[in-house]
Amino acid sequence: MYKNQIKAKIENLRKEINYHDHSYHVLDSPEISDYKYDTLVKELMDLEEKHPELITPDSPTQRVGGKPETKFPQVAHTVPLLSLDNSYNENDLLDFDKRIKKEVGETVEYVVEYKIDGLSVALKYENGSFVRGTTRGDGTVGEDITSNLRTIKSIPLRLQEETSIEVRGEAYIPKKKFAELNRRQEENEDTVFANPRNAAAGSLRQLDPKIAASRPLDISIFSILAISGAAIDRHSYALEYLKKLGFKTSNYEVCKDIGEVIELCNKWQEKRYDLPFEIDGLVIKVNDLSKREILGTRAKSPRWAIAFKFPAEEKETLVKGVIVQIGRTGAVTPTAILEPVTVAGSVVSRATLHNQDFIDMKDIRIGDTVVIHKAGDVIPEVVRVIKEKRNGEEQKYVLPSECPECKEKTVRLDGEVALRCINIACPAQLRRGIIHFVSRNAMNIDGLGEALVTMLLDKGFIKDPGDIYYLKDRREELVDLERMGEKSVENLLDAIERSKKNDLGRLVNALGIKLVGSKAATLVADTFGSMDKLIEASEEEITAIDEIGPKMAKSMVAFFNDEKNLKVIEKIKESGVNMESKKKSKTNVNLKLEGMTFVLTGTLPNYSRNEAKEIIESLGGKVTGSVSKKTTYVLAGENPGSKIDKANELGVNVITEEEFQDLTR
Ligand code: 0OX
Repeated sequence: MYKNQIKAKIENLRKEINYHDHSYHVLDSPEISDYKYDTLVKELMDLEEKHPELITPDSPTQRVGGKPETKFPQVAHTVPLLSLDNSYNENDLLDFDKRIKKEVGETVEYVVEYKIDGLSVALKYENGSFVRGTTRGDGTVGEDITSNLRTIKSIPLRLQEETSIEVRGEAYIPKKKFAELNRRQEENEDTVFANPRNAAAGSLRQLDPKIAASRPLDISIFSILAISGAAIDRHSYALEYLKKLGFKTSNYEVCKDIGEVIELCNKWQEKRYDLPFEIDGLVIKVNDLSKREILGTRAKSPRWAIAFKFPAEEKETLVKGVIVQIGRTGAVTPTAILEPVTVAGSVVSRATLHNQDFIDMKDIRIGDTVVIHKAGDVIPEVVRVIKEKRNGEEQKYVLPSECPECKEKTVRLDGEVALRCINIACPAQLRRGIIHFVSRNAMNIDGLGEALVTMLLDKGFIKDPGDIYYLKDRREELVDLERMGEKSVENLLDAIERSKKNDLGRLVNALGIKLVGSKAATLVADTFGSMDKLIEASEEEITAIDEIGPKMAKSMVAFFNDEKNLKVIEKIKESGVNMESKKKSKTNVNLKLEGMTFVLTGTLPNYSRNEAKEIIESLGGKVTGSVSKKTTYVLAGENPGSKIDKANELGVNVITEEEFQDLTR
């Protein structure tokens, strides 16, 4: 055979194999037997072996590359890979529709796709050949995982047209294949994956492409990121074009209005378990691309699309009892003690019951079997009671009419759902208030943890937050306290002294004014510039600040009108604590955790989850419910859940509370 004939033979074989790959892996309708297919591949391999100079990277024999990688190079995306804003119910969708219509007029067509729970990737083709595949990463920079992506048979190595295009899709492992994979892994005493998403992400992060090749990975392509030459004006046409090029594309439906979208959301919420792959919701996208142009994007997500997230996983368990806790503002919060059960990746043994109305409305009784879920994937909550499982021995629960700490009567204030202990001197409230006062994003007094606060309160060293600044006058008595000593007292007093220099925003936050969090506290402090001016500010002056609403302003004015509060502030001022704002804008705030994402798991010895979350957010970081490749740190306390396995699987750093304290110091 002449060289040209060999070349043509090779080319024909490649075309034939590509055709059958497409039929089998993309269309799911094979036309030839496995034997016939293997014969074609063998023939091509033999020819390529004899003529290695004719091997091209897009040959079907080149799916599994040679050497394992040493690491995945970072790649800056030319087009940012945006993320999605979330919606959870019909109202959110109607709001989304309203926002869209306001910008682009009344007629808006939507495309609805599955939101596949896998790993988001970008694939780049030059003149029809696959040249590079990357992870989404943070949307701006991802990792080059070309050699692993090449192993996915539903990714064409050569397109039907010699076009240059970059596309985006979700790599995933189908549910059944996932079960088989885990069975295999177990047999080989290898890692068993928590869910298909982890398995897909873990497989694509293996340095040896042979491992990825052995995993049943699949892909669904859902958008064109960049294309040269083609004029496409609708997303649905783009999906059709992608299909024509040989991609396995996302299933989609075109809806003429939001009503149709809502119908689909309701339908798939029920039917999602019937699909061969896991979806965590649907994605709703404006179909008309010129309308998308008008709508534009926010920093990280487009205005023309939204994810409809299905409710979190639900599990049944038993309510063994109810306990109450008194919050910083005196709210009496009931918590259900549950028979431990794993929900969405971690063991849940408590669920908030919010207030008496919640308990009554859901008719939750001790001894009931209940359905629980995690709201926003984080907070365990009772969804409903399974009344059919009652045996008559269940007990109704009524919140205590007396505060369990100070025994004063609890009250329900006008317009509030919460029952409160309004005794300003209630030790429980005072204790939580002081703990908040010294916490990291308030006055940030190191070494003054919950246990020491409790001891100082019990022994009468402090009666209000102002007393903290006079502890230095009782140094000797402190040294004599159990578990204290010279060194720790010195450290504590140093930390207290240091906190005097804090900016005003921290102090305003530390005061624990109802409804006023650290962001609002910083804002008012920086706007008014000094405590004196803030104390004199009227409701109108406060609401004039962007982002401060009337309720918050009212709460601030009420706080600063209370003589007892002013006395405490005066005491703090006289000790030499800074009462001025040093910054006039938010820009100087210490945002050392900016861009970092944390996942919390287990019980932290020194912080509640909320406190840890507040610290992270005050330093510019984010807290999410589940571990992903984007997670910077998993903060693990005692009895951590399966999030640790997930972190290890994905190579995410797991840190202890101590390491967290170092990080946030
Ligand atoms: C999915 C999926 C994710 C991406 C940025 C703007 C629209 N997981 O299946 N994202 C998108 O589109 C987003 N579509 C999908 N089908």
